[in-house]
Amino acid sequence: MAAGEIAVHGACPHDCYDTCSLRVHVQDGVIRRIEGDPSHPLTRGFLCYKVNHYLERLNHPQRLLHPLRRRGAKGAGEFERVTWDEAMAEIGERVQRVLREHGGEAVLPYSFAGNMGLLAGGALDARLWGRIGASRLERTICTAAGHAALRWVFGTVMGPDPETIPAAAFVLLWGANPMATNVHQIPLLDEARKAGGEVWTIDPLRTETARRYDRHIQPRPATDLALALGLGRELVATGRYDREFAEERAEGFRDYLGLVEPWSITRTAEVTGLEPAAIAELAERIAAARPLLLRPGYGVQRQSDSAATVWAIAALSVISGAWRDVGGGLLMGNGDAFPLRDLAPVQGAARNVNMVQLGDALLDLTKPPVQALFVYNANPAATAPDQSRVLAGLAREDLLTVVHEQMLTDTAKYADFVLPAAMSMEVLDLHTSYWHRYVQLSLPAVPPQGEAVSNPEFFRRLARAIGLTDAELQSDDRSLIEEALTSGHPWLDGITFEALLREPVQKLRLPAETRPFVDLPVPRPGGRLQLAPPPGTMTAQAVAARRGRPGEFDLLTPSTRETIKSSFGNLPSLRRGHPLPELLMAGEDMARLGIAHGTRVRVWNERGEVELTALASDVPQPGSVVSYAVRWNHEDHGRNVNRLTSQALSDYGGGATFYTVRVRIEAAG
Ligand SMILES: Nc1nc2c(c(=O)[nH]1)N[C@H]1C(S)=C(S)[C@@H](COP(=O)(O)OP(=O)(O)OC[C@H]3O[C@@H](n4cnc5c(=O)[nH]c(N)nc54)[C@H](O)[C@@H]3O)O[C@H]1N2
Ligand SMILES: Nc1nc2c(c(=O)[nH]1)N[C@H]1C(S)=C(S)[C@@H](COP(=O)(O)OP(=O)(O)OC[C@H]3O[C@@H](n4cnc5c(=O)[nH]c(N)nc54)[C@H](O)[C@@H]3O)O[C@H]1N2
Ligand code: SF4
Ligand SMILES: [Mo]
Repeated sequence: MAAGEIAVHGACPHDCYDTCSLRVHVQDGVIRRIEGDPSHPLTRGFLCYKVNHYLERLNHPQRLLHPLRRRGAKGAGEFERVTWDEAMAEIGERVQRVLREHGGEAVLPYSFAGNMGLLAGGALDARLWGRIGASRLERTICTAAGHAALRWVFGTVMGPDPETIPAAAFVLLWGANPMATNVHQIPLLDEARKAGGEVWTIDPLRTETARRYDRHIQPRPATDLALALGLGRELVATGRYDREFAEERAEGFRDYLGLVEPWSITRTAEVTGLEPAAIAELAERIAAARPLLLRPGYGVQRQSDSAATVWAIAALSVISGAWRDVGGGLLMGNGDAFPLRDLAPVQGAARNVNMVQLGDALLDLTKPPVQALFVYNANPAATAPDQSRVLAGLAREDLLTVVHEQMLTDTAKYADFVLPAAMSMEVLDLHTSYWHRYVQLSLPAVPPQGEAVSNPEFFRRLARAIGLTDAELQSDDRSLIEEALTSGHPWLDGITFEALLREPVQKLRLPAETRPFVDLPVPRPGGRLQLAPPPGTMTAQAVAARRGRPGEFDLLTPSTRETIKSSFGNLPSLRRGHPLPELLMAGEDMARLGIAHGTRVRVWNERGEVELTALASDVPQPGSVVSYAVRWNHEDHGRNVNRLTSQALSDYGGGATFYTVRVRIEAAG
């Protein structure tokens, strides 16, 4: 370390499985370097491509440092600088008027996981919205369908400890692309292979992950339900399943048998486009290899029948008895493993608004209509589906929109007031993870730049501006963290604020070898797992072979290495290789449509259209196209691929259906 430099512990706040430990190096009050902290056993001192460029984000010329008030038309991004006092006085007065004239439900908070800290997203904000009876946002845009299915089958979202992955003899990555989205899983998978294990990938795209490992099973998009049912039938029909697990530890096995019955290998092959031999070989591995780890990613649950799909994959983990082995089972997430005290228990009744349907909510809701929208930790103008409707809603002159942000995003451009948010390295917070089982304290390395404030500080100011003086809306950061840690649950034993100050990375007191649903009880009524499908799923339509009309393509818009959804999208160094948004296409599809590599194409459907640069690629299979999610709208005529995606919900759990999209394509004139 250079002279006078100190290293402060941080946790990466971004929406990512890994929640890395950071070492933030400060000299003369300025952050000089951000590195991985080697003391974290899973994140191991290295960072990803994006966060290796973090100083560029921290000190970005477009970073918001002062409150702004709109001057031009909504969306134009013309603002004037105001003081915090002016901004909050005006916002407070307008919110009070909305509450008087329309009631609390006319206020809609919209936030997601832009910062996953406890204080950033689940504390004073939730208390304030509860206190005024605001509409309740159903936070469904990412994992809702998959998590609802897991809670249906297991009663919780919890899987094996990722530290046991190296013990697995067979890992099935199913709609997951960890080379881009979960880079700290890669060394664990590599270790499993070094010890003789195999890693297979099921993905309609030939991703970096699919290329890296042993076998790539490449079904048509959104046919995984058929595949999982076909695999289940094969295990049952050949008697290679775990009878005790399926019949005694679970209920619903009879229903399951009836549903898999029609899925012969021949029919499964027809629907998925896979070779029958490949399906049989996969079934063989699932039957025989132990420990068996099913590792579905969130990419498998962004279709219309997502919950049924995740149920059918979860059922494979049950009937195979994969949970019996340390290193086996099913790992989608570990988010429910953290027994923190809820800082804002739900009180009273208020209407729910599904965030996937923000466009409809802003345009169509009545009794009352949405009159005030507060956006933080999210950028829906770029990331929410059916973008034309979202932007039409945001453009409403009678809507008060307040955006608390670090950057002048597409959403911020529509705001009446933009308020500057601090970066995570500038504030205190507590972090868990949706993948591993570590609790971390993230300490402020420097004060916030400019007039930026943390999320909890913003909500303290907002509560006062609305005239609410309740003490619980003014709690300080440290007491909130202390309170969250007082659930009394044994897995948090000894994890106190003081202990975290001394040792900021602490593992839940739950040994990695403890097998969920075997050593731990099943947290469902009756204590058994559930093999019957979630209510309302598995309709005839869900399991029919869904094919597009001639001339239509399946559009997939998954994650990319360079950004986290729209976050990092404004970093020049990450954008250099991709100046314009792209569409990856199979060479034979391009030849058929007369489209040349590197030329612009028009991509459209009934909801909207975008222009993209077509690139010949072996990532998609013929009939599918790919555009990575997501680019900033205002670098491309105010639109991105979410012009094409839909507000339709998944079969159960109210999840998003970003990857059930059909489009047409032609050379741009
Ligand atoms: N670098 C980077 N990291 C990220 C993110 C990012 O944008 N960039 N995003 C973060 C967020 S918000 C999330 S939710 C996670 C998501 O990370 P993952 O769980 O990995 O999920 P996705 O990236 O949505 O999709 C993973 C894979 O699913 C595939 N897929 C799409 N449709 C289907 C299908 O029908 N069947 C199957 N079998 N596979 C399908 C896609 O081709 C893709 O390769 O990653 C987080 N980490
Ligand atoms: N087409 C398509 N669209 C998708 C997806 C897809 O696969 N395809 N994936 C969907 C998924 S999985 C997800 S999770 C969503 C994510 O969508 P969003 O939740 O909108 O996520 P981001 O685009 O990362 O935007 C997060 C914003 O939070 C801001 N932020 C970061 N830290 C803080 C903070 O401390 N305080 C405040 N106030 N703001 C902060 C960042 O600057 C950033 O602008 O996108 C969805 N959209
Ligand atoms: S984005 Fe993910 S991999 Fe990258 S530093 Fe943050 S937590 Fe780690
Ligand atoms: Mo997500």
